[in-house]
Amino acid sequence: MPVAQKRFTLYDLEGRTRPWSPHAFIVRMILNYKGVPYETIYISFPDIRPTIQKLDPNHEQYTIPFLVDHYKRVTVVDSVEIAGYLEAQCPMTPSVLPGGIQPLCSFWYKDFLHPKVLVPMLKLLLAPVCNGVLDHRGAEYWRRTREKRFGMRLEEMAGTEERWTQLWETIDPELQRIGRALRSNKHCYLLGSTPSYPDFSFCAALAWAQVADERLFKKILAAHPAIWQLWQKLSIYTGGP
Ligand SMILES: N[C@@H](CCC(=O)N[C@@H](CS)C(=O)NCC(=O)O)C(=O)O
Repeated sequence: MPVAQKRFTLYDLEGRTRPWSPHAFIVRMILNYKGVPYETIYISFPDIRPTIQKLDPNHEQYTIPFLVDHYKRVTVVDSVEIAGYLEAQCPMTPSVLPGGIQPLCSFWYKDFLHPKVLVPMLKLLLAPVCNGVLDHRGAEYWRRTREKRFGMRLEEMAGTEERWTQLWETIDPELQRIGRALRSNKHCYLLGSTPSYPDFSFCAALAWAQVADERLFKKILAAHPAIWQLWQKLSIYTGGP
């Protein structure tokens, strides 16, 4: 590994377009919001497992994002865990887990955001990510693993207008729920008066759509005015090294 100039290194997914990964966008946005200096190393899908095994053989989850803290010589995997780690290590920065909401954020992600929003989005984005976003090795890995998981060619999943619309119609009611929740808070966040993990994780999904499929991105933004409003406030945090 090259000698790091910054305390933190974010491992993100390689692609023809960078950055693009929805889960890495969560951590990127949080690092940017907190103003924590970091650098990024982009790795291809097949390199995730060997890279984590080399950095810390005790880890058993092989996913992007993961964060290396060079001061503490610690590797943290999973966006909720990383958010919690940054809260503890960078206490002078704005909180994204106020009042100790980390356990609740695990529910939010596992029981709502992932199954209700990210999985249907994934079905719409299977082919666009493979054919338009990923690097060559990543695309080969993505096609092999995702075609096995879904039991069909990537292009079949949302390949007709009818299928596309059916999938969209499973996401739209969930977006309305998010929109209503945002609207019910005068600050237009899912919690409190400042953005927190739930807001960033939802906007990270929008950032993914923006890179992978303009049509889906525009439809999500147009689904509810409060979603548009949230994106206006938080999209400034999607960039970075
Ligand atoms: N709960 C995890 C999920 C991370 C995740 O699923 N990442 C995907 C990329 S967006 C991944 O690394 N997949 C590994 C693979 O498909 O082998 C988080 O929030 O960090």
